[in-house]
Amino acid sequence: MENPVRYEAHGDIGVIRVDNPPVNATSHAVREGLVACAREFAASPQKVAVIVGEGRTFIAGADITEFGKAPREPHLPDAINVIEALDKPVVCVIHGTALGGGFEVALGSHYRVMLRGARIGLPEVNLGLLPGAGGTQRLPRLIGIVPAAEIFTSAKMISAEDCLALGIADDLSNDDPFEAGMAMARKVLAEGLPVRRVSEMSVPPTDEAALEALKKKVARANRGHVCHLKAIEVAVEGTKLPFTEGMKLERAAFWEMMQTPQRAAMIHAFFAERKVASLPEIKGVEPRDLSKIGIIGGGTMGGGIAVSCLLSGLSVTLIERDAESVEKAHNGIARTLADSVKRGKLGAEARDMLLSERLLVTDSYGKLSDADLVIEAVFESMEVKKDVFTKLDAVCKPGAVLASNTSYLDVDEIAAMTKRPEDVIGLHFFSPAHVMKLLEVVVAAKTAKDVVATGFALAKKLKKVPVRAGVCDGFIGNRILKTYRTAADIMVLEGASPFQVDKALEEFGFAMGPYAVADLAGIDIGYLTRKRLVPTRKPGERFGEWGDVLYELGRLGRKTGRGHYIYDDETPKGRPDPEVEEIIAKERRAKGITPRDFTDAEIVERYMAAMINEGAKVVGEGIAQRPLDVDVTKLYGYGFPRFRGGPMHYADEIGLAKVLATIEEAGKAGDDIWEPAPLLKELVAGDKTFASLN
Ligand code: T1G
Repeated sequence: MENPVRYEAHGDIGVIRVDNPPVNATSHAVREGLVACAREFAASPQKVAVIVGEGRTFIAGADITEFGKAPREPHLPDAINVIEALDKPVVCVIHGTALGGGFEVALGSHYRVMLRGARIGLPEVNLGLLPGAGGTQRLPRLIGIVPAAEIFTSAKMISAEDCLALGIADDLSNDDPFEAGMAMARKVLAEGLPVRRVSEMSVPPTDEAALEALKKKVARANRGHVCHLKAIEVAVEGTKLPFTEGMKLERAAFWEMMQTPQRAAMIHAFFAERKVASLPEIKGVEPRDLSKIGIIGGGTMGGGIAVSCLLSGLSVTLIERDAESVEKAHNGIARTLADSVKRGKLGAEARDMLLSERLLVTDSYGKLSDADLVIEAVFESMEVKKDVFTKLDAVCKPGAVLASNTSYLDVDEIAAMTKRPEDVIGLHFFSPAHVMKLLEVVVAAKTAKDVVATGFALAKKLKKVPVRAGVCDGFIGNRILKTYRTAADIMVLEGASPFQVDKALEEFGFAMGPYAVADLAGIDIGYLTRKRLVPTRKPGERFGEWGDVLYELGRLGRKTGRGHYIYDDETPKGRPDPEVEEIIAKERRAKGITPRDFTDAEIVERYMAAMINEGAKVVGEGIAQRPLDVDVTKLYGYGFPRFRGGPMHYADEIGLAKVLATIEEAGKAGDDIWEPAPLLKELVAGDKTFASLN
């Protein structure tokens, strides 16, 4: 491979070009190149150097693909120290995104110019790490500990304008990167600006109260993660020491984080969310046009999908039953957009334009005649959906993609209602649809390849994370949900408290336990699901029915102020309702069950084993392409803790043999859900991992 870092002489200015597509990551070759070019500059007659990145961005960080492998010298902090130690000025030009090690290279330079639109960030915590090349030691010296800690614990990207205001950037430019760098270098020369090493700067005074407040906020926002508070600790303790000592502290902490399972899990998630969209079946397949979107139904899902499309530059025609529903749907969308304006995510003028020029809400199906893609988001009933698809088949133009937002139902059966099943696909959004990133792209038996490609193209346009799913009841996400929810219900029937189950899973890392989620989604949803499943239930099949009692008592969860928890002024976030324990005890007695105690560990072990087992069945049957597709589905649609990497990654971490043992032990009670997945047994027998299938 050609050397990814090149040195060029331009009169008195030496230019160090970093050219390592796609994002100039500081691979071993780049680190070697940076050191070699710095040394070439030092020995050269050039008086000032410019570090510039080729392509769409400056250095976007260390090369993540090298993590977990044996580290090779020069390490990045050492390469940056070579640059900073130069006794002739070094200018760094930032375009695109200077992230992690890339921003640390900039901090090791003596002057920084940013192109307008460029951003910096220290997102290492998103990988279970902390800045490991000076970020925790140089940035506090430049802007203070608290502002620095806000940057490396939030992983937020900071704009060029804010960087200028903070003193991170010395100047902004509208030129291209090379010209911006040359102009800054000429300024340094003309004004005789000296070498200016950040490592030699002293740390501005720290507002201790603000620091304590930040630690509390970070701990609350990143429950279960180990790297965020570690990064603050290293910055605080390290900057009390001479720079080189502080760097040793940072390095030790960096390697400590590198060994954690959280780091492996979060890097797995980083690459998995990028891999889900790379599908062989759509490689080189041109998607169909995608500018005019039709939506059937203006309820919570239809309205959310409409907002997601409008905010992504698409025009929307939304169909509702009658004039009253048309108005209600329009107002719902207007309210959501107004909320985006209030939160500064959207300008008021832009909002007005979307409502007046891009959105049409009507009760006339005829308005869909030129739609490129139509998404049906009506009530979850096969009969209603079949009626809608019959109408769509009649009014939509040839080549229009007809999609259903069903979350469970058989897309093949829906497609069969049309004369163009090859144009039918499932696009399963998650509520709230303008917020949730996951999109299950459900490929039916006859769905054409370019329709699949169009589903993935829509996901990219809406900035969603798409996962390809096959057709079965509940596809990937909801099918697996049904199983681990049943496992939880059976543990409750056997004696666990639903509140203990929730607490144990929240400590494991879930934002909410299954019963708090049931209250949020609505007890009526669970009730309708149980009713829908009655015809398919086997005799003697165990499942929890106390939800039906709550339903009949009108306790539908948060929306009625009572479900499993009581939600009132005293406890807006909910407190356990002792009556629920009584209702469950009554069900146990009726079913002749003598309750027993469960430990939190056993609850987590069983819950996860059920999720992993069903995940393995879903992969084994080809409903999900790879185990990583299950992981991404659970991470982006079901609040699975990112620092665990997803259920299949977690299974590999704890060992598949152990998971299988838990399943076989739980299976002694005879519940179908504990039938071990053939794929899991196969992998255990072959001493293989789920990762080997990714
Ligand atoms: N290393 C290796 N590959 C990377 C990479 C990286 N840092 N960043 C991106 N890629 C690959 C990615 O997998 C994809 O590959 C392609 O580039 C395009 O990426 C010492 C330890 C820069 C904002 O965390 O956030 O520095 O799928 O699809 O949407 O302190 O990539 O095409 O084969 O995401 O335009 C810190 C991670 C590292 C930044 C561009 N840096 N990257 O987004 O493209 S840790 C990060 C991103 C560190 C030091 C520490 C984004 C992006 P493929 P993409 P994009």
